[in-house]
Amino acid sequence: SVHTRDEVELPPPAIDNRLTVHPLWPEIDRISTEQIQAAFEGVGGEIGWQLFAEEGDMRMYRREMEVDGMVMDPLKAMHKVRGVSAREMCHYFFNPRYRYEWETTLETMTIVEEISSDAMVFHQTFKRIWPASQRDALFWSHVRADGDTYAVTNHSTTNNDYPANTGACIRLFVTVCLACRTSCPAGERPTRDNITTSIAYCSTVNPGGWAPAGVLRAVYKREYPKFLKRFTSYVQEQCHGKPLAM
Ligand code: 16C
Repeated sequence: SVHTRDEVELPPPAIDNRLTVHPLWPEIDRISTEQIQAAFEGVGGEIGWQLFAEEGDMRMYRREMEVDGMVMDPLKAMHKVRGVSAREMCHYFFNPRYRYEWETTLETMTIVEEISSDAMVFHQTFKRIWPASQRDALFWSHVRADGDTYAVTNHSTTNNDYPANTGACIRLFVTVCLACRTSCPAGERPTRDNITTSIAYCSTVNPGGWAPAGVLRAVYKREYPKFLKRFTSYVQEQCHGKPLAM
C-alpha cells in the first residue's frame, strides 16, 4: 500500500519487536504501564493536589513536595483538544523532528540511541534559570498504544558516553507521561470535525541539585501552562487540512 512519510512514522499500534529485546525493555515496560495507568486517575477529591492554573478546558494541579530542601512538586494536567487524535498528539510529542518547534525550554537535543520505531534515548540541555546552574537530562522515550489510550512516557536513564555533572550542567531527573484518549459522538465515524482528545500530562522533575525553591516554583507555574497550550495548538496547526490518523 502507499504511505506518506508521516503515516509511516506515526506511532505503531503494537510494540516494536526491536524494543522487546533491548536491555532497557523491562524498565521501559514497567514504568510506561504504571504511568499510563495512573495518568487518568482523578485528582479531584485526593489529598494534596492543588489546582494552580485553569484556562478553558485545561486544568493543572500540583502537589508540593520537597526532599532535602529541593522542590520536586509532581504536576498533573488535564486538557481537551478538538480536531486531533490521540495518536497524532503522541506522534508530535515523541518525534524529535518537531521538538524545537514546540519545546521552548530546550537549548540542545541529541539523539543518543534509536532503539526502535517506538523508543529512543535523548540527551537534552535546557535554558539556564538564573541564579541556578544550567541543567541537562538523559532519558528514554517510549510511545505506545494501550487499549483506547496512546501515550508517550519519558524517564531518566544513564549512559557511559553521557556522564552526569562533568561539564557546566547539573543533571536533572524526569518522569513524564503524556496520555491521550479520543472520543467521538456515538454511532458517528470519527472525523476532524467531531473528535475530541482528552489529555492527561504528568510530570515530576527532580532538579538534581540546589536551586532556589521560590524561583523554581515561579518557573514551574509559568512554564507548564505555556508548554501545554503551545504544544496542543502546535499539533492542531500541524494537523489542519491533513487526513485524520486514528
Ligand atoms: O515534557 C516536556 N518535554 C519533553 C521533551 O522535551 C520532555 C522533557 C522533560 C524535561 C523537563 C524539564 C525541563 C527543565 C527546564 C529547566 C529550564 C526551564 C527554563 C525555562 C526558562 C525559559 O519530557 C515539556 C516540559 C515542560 C517543562 C516545563 C518547565 C518545568 C520546570 C520544572 C523545574 C525544573 C528544575 C530546573 C532546575 C534549575
